[in-house]
Amino acid sequence: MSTEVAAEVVVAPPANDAEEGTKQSHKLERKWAFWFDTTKPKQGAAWGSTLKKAYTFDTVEEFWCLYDQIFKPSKLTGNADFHLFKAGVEPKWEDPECANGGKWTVSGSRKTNLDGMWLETLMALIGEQFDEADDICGVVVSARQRGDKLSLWTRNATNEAVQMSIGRKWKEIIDVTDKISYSFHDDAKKDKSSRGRYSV
Ligand code: MGP
Repeated sequence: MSTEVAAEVVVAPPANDAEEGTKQSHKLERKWAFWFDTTKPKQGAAWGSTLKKAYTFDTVEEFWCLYDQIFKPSKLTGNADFHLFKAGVEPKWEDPECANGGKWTVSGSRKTNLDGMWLETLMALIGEQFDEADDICGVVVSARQRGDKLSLWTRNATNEAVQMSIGRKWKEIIDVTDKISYSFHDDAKKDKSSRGRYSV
């Protein structure tokens, strides 16, 4: 099944307790939303015109259902992204929660380690494993010809101490020892090839 098709699949939420009687659903601390961007914008179309919110959820059961059926990086083809962001936050520089933020980025490969790092990150986010959880916006996995990658978006780029703490914790979670770097969205807006400001 192509990613375009997969991403459009309508996922039935798990049956609720009342219907199932004995089945329990486990509430998450907050609501999250999966997004996808799996088609190239038509020529002249603005960035973001193909970015779509797929599903908002707040239970562990819904998360596993969505993850299993759709949101695995190894299913991505071509230039495409999956996102998990806090509900109410759009995965765009323009969103007020992201506007003064930036991102930590790690390289990976759909053939080897990307599914694992993505899943570890998703579980850490929905499981509220970061001390600075309020400073995190979400995570993006990007399939790219020149190299796949995972980016953790945060809110206050200029708060170096918070970013360093998040970066260190993320490396532990995804079991990465190589240096990773943090770039400001403001720099990326001005210059696509801008360099990172922090590294850990
Ligand atoms: P990218 O997809 O984050 O980088 O941004 P990548 O993967 O290195 O490059 P790609 O060309 O292979 O996709 C690529 C370009 O998309 C940026 O230089 C911007 O022009 C545009 N862009 C990306 N993001 C995340 C945004 C955004 O949030 N808002 C707007 N307006 N443009 C964006």
